[in-house]
Amino acid sequence: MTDKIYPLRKYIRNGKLPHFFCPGCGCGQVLNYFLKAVDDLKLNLDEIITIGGVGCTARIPVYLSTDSFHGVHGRTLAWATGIKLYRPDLKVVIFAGDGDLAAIGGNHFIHAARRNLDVTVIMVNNFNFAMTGGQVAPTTQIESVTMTTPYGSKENPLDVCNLAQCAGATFVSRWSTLKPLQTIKAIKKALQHKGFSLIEVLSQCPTNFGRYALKTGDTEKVLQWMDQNSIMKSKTKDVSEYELKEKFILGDFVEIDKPIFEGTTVYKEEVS
Ligand SMILES: Cc1ncc(C[n+]2csc(CCOP(=O)(O)OP(=O)(O)O)c2C)c(N)n1
Repeated sequence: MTDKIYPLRKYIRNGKLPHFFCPGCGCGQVLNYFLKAVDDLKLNLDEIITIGGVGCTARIPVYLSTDSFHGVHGRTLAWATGIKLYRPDLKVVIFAGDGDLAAIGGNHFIHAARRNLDVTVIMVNNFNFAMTGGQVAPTTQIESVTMTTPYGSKENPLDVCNLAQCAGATFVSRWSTLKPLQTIKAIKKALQHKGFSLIEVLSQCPTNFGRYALKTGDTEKVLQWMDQNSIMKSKTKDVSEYELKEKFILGDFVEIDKPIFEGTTVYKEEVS
């Protein structure tokens, strides 16, 4: 029977709701955007493996009715590589926080992109290590107050989309929870793309980032901050480099074809 209130419920693992996300968190939105993309593309969930490391974002696969892997912090791409080499027929989708992907998992990320491993990475950027209480992360804005930078962060933030592009990723896109249609469209493109695809989704974390950096736990205010600090790629032409430095640029940045990383025939024969 279809659920009229929440038609995507059919993709949710039995008995897993309610979820554990804080009120106002964007992870539930990202989960829904992914399911909408799956539904639009009529993908078979039996052919998708979802992977999460550790963190709030990494919990997303726990709620999905796919085969999923919930492992250790920062190692999602190591498992994805193994799974993809053994079962290239499966779609592998990773849900990672910015800490998971760009801090502890940074090295795996660079090399998976360089190899053009055929996986989709959905990185939820909430500008901090949320699950552990709001520590500074590689994506935290300079001067931002966090639990571990009470006088403001003195580090330059990392642009993960730029890093992916430089490393060799073949699909790179950044959107935000405020842009559902564009995010769903980007996820659909990524799921159909052959090669390493990254979608960064800027997301509100009122509980930790909001509380420390913006001095508010009000979801609407955190969303307003995200909105005011974002700009569409198509509108950047007449904006100075200085102003752009402070902005999150939203859009599709890379969409190219390149040979993907596959196991050698010898390896495939050995494991079969
Ligand atoms: C090897 C290892 N190091 C550190 C931790 C502690 N830890 C758990 S979750 C987390 C932060 C997660 O932040 P992020 O990946 O940005 O995801 P978010 O919770 O913000 O979605 C950390 C540091 C851990 N569980 N394992």
